[in-house]
Amino acid sequence: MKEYFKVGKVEYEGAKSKNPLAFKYYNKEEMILGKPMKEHLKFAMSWWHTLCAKGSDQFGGNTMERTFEAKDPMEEAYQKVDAGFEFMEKLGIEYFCFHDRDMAPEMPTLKESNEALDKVSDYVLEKMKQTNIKCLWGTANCFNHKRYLAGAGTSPNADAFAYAAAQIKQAMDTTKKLGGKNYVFWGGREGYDTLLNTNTKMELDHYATLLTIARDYNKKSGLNAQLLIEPKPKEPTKHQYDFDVQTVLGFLKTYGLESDFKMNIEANHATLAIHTFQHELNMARIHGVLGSIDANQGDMLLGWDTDQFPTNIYDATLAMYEVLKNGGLGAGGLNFDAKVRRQSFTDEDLFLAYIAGMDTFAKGLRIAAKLIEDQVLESFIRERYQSYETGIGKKIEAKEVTLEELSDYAIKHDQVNNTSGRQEVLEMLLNQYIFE
Ligand code: XLS
Ligand code: CA
Ligand code: CA
Repeated sequence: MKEYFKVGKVEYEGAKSKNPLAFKYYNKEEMILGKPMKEHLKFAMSWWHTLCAKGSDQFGGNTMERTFEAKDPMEEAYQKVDAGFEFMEKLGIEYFCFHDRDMAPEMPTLKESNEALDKVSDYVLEKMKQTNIKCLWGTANCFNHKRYLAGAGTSPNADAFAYAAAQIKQAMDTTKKLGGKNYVFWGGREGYDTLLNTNTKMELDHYATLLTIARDYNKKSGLNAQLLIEPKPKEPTKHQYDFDVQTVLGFLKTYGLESDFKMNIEANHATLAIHTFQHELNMARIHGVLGSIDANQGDMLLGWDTDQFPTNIYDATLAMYEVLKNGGLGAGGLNFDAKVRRQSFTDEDLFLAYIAGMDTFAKGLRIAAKLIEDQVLESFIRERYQSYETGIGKKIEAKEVTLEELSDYAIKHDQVNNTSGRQEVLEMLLNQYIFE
């Protein structure tokens, strides 16, 4: 069998190791809070960024060799399967995520595209049987092709809507074949650029219809995956309908879909919405819809979706804190929806990027576990809300109050004494845990 990457198997060597091609913090069998690290951190390879992205941007073409020396798109697709499995095995990554169109090419007709995906995914299945590698989630790319220039489920063109439905059906069938436990809907071009040409009510209704029939097919087809919506506030359209967790929750409630969908939270999308990654994870968690994570990061000085590998330990710690508070991610995992920079064009760069991301989350998990064990934030927060444990607070908490009653109470207790929020000391404490 041909070897695609001239990098050997990556092993754990510990924090003191100077070997860049080794894990310093990710020790997959090590037990953290009673569970091996690899179960807390179900890392996944993104098929698109890892095997398809070639470093191009708006100003220049490819900088990377990722065609795997193939003569035609189908041969290329098969080679990507071999290369992808080699890559995951060398890094000890046990999951992958895919779009229909990055696993197999788009052909001249939809029927042929479906057949191409059937063939390549058969081969993926074969490779899965030979290894311990599983599918975390599948999705359909309903945003690249020009038929989707005005969206898919929200397109003014009913034929584009139907085409998207067909692609979703096929992608769901493929996810079922590959045993995927999740299926993702990222809104792609589901949004708009100007109200001068847009019927927003109709578009939102249609989008809900598409999600409703996909939900029905999830049951009917026996896929029974956890369905995930991935919020993103902008890019490609100016106004994306799935802006952030709370917007999506409102949308799902409006259309009676709130018990059918959870969320896939991406760090870079959170920051594009002017939220922290932790905010989005927290909102999803407290509403019981934290399903899975796209682990990446944006560049705070660039206003777009740069999809960089996550190396920010502060964010990773607070992300893993939310995950642990959630009791884990259940069927979900941590997908590296991240790409190496245009200038990082070697094979080795791809390995180094994954190692950096995996180690950052592994270290984040270790710190978050310690924080929770010591109840650092919990005990402070509990104390901060103490006024709701007795007296009038207890009644408010139990929803046993009226405006009149509270008015009488406040007239008698109109000197409100606050206590310090102590943000700085908490940040200092958090740093101490990170530095240790
Ligand atoms: C794009 C999204 C996309 C989804 C899957 O910004 O992150 O890659 O994760 O379609
Ligand atoms: Ca994503
Ligand atoms: Ca992104």
